[in-house]
Amino acid sequence: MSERKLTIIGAGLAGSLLATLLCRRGWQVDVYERRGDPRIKGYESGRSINLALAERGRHALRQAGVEDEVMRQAVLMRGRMVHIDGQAPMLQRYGRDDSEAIWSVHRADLNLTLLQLAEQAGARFHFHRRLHTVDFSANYARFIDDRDDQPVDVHFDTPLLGCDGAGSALRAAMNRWAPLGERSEFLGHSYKELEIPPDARGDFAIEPNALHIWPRGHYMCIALPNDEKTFTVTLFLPNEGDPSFSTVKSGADAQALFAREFADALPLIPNLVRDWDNRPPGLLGTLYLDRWRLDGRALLIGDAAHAMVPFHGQGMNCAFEDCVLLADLLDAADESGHDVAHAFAAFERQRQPDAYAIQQMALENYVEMRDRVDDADFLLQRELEAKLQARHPTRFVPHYAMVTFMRIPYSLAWQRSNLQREIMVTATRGHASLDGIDWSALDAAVLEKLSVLQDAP
Ligand code: FAD
Ligand code: 8R5
Repeated sequence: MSERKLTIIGAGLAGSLLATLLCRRGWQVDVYERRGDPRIKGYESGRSINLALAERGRHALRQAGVEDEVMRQAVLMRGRMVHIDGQAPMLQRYGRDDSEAIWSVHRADLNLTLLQLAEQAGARFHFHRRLHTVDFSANYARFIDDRDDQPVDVHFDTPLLGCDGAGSALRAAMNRWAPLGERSEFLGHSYKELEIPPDARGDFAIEPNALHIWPRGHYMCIALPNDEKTFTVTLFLPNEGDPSFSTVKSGADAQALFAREFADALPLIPNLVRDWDNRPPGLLGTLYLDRWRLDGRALLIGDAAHAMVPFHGQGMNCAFEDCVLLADLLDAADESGHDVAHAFAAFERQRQPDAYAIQQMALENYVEMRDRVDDADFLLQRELEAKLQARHPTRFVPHYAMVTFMRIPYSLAWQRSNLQREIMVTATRGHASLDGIDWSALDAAVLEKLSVLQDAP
């Protein structure tokens, strides 16, 4: 590589972390971001939106030296708190103990921390620069300053990295140059965000150290804690049918739905009607691309390359993992005398099967969360899963743990989860409890079908 220079489009979660990792390795990095500098006016939306951070994301933050700072403001979520009408909420632990948990973090705070880190590491930020179009023959990128709608043309002589999220403008520009084989699959469900404020004493209104789920079959509500003792509530609902976004239109309709279906949550959400009426529903879908790159000139990562539905809480975690892998591959290519195109190709080859796997597992987890968590079958399998893990800790690792607490490739987690599910379904067929289980046949199946599993170093 002649010059170690790159241009990043988008200073969101992936863009700002990637800028840090690359600057630390001696790359010269320019970052172009649509929004203004959040240190000047704060983030556009004042609402607290939180994200679940898991081991893959934490590992990436550790590589950037910022894990401790982020974790200081994170709220522990040790399991799912399942709310069924007429029953006391039930905690289903995510792991064996609190060392296996996920963490709720503020998107705006996290983004700010990462941005500052990148700047300290030497990245140059250009705010109010919304990528509009790219001329890959003349090496010009056109940006728009949304404050005055003025175009700004920038000549670039570096590869472009698309970290500009699900609606990526770089992706659109690359697609015009050479089709990427893009396909979006909408889920047919959307979501609305609401808020549970602190209670009268200023405390968390419900159990803080859990991810709350109100499963209702074809739809569900969830709530994640924020460190200022609020919860962000998300209602996921189909677009059609009943109830759906076509029958629940106004805030008043939503209030009636909550009174009927989420009676324990309704009194906790005082601004339900106002928030419902003021916020548009969010769309949900999966983005598939055959190609993520234009030779050595441009590469997409994070949501720009593989946006997914949110139900495994892995979008950010996966985007962060992308950043670490790409930084490693760029360095490896450089050290072995290869060019950026080589690193981009290696990234695409290695990462596409993993992105596809987590996209599929995220879709599958919606059904589990909304419909299966209170089902007798499912609870029996969870019990069996824990028993098998205790009997074969190096081979049988529960699905959720492989995705959330380990850093093995997502594609391997998916493959092993499918094998494990087969083993468990066969073993529990016709059983209402674990009493009559044939443990020796089960142990033999585990030894035969599952090799010893080692986590990434
Ligand atoms: P983003 O973080 O979206 O960053 C894109 C950046 O590019 C932004 O700064 C944007 O302003 C900028 N940009 C966009 N267009 C342009 C342009 N034309 N020119 C210049 N800049 C541009 N993931 C989890 O792991 N756990 C969770 O619990 C979780 N919860 C979520 C909750 C919500 C409500 C949503 C919407 C997503 C959630 N996700 C979660 C997914 C996660 O937010 C994304 O996967 C992650 O942000 C992807 O990072 P990114 O950098 O690719 O994109
Ligand atoms: N994203 C999450 C999980 C898995 C929880 C479990 C699920 C909201 C738009 Cl829906 C969802 C999870 O299996 O018990 N971990 O983290 C985050 C989730 O939704 C986020 C908050 C969300 C996009 C709206």
